[in-house]
Amino acid sequence: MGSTNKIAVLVPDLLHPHAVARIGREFELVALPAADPGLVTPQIADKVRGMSAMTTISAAFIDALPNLEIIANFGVGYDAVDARHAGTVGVMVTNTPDVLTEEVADTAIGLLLNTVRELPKAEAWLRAGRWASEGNYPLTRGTLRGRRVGIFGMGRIGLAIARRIEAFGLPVGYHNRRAVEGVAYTWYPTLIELAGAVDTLISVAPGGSSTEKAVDRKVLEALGPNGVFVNVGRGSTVDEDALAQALADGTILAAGLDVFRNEPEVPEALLKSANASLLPHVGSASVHTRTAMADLAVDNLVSWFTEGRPLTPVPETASVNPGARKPR
Ligand code: A2R
Repeated sequence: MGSTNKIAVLVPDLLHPHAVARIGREFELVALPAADPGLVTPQIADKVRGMSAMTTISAAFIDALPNLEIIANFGVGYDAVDARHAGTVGVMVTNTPDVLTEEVADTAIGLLLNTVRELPKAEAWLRAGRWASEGNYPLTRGTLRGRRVGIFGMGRIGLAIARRIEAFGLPVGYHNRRAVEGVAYTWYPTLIELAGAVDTLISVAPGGSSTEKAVDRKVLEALGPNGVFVNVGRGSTVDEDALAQALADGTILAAGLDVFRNEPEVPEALLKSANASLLPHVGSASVHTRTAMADLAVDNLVSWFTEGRPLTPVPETASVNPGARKPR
């Protein structure tokens, strides 16, 4: 096991302070204000061998770093990193699975309850003095009782959400490209079939081209007028215009959203929507879980440079080995 202190690790843009502090102690930290190839000096290009980031990492940025071996993405979703290109040129990409699973599942349940039972609006009613001046908060049209829940993306987080939903006494179905072995929940081969069979759709599917705008007008129509849509996966999986329209015209009852296509921008139509419960992408955002994610991102770098293997590689780069880098 060699020392890692002389290995240059680039941190472009913002990263969790615990990750930055550890990289500063355990490696030579190189910081850049953005992941922009135009900011890469010849000296940086020459020395950087590792990277950790929570921002968009393009093919051009990877190509600007000919000695880069590994990108440790902060987050389980890595759609912002061009992992396919990284794999092609022999750069390892890792993410932070498992350590955030239970936290995101907790958030999904909180958002579901907020959406159907209007809890944030009820609290606002109290704080505005309306309980005292006007009386009880109106009875909610929505309830969890009698609902059938569909999960789009029955992976690690989807399973953790399903376990919680079971405890609420509600049936669970799901859609993935493949049925999950050993899981008793009903599998639907298409998203529209799932939406037609349930009235509550929780999306925890990853971003990327295969899920782009998968939740569209047709899926929302299939969910129906008592339908509730909750998204804790990625905003890119939803046609946000169609969703805003469906909320406005009663195609579905309500939506709870923690993720948006163009964060931190939130479409005006969703901001104005009275039957949408909105959160600023806080799925994993506790001190506890973000620290665990920071540790796993840096542990991947340490394992790569000391043991020659990553801890949690993404599938696109699973077969990349140290020494595989092919500079463009
Ligand atoms: O399709 P499969 O059999 O590979 O199942 C994965 C499913 N999935 C899809 N389902 C339908 N159509 C697609 N195009 C599609 N692409 C992926 O999503 C798998 O069951 C699930 C993702 O699960 P995991 O890989 O275990 O990820 P985890 O840790 O649950 O996180 C899910 C996402 C992240 O990518 C972030 O966007 C977010 O949650 O934090």
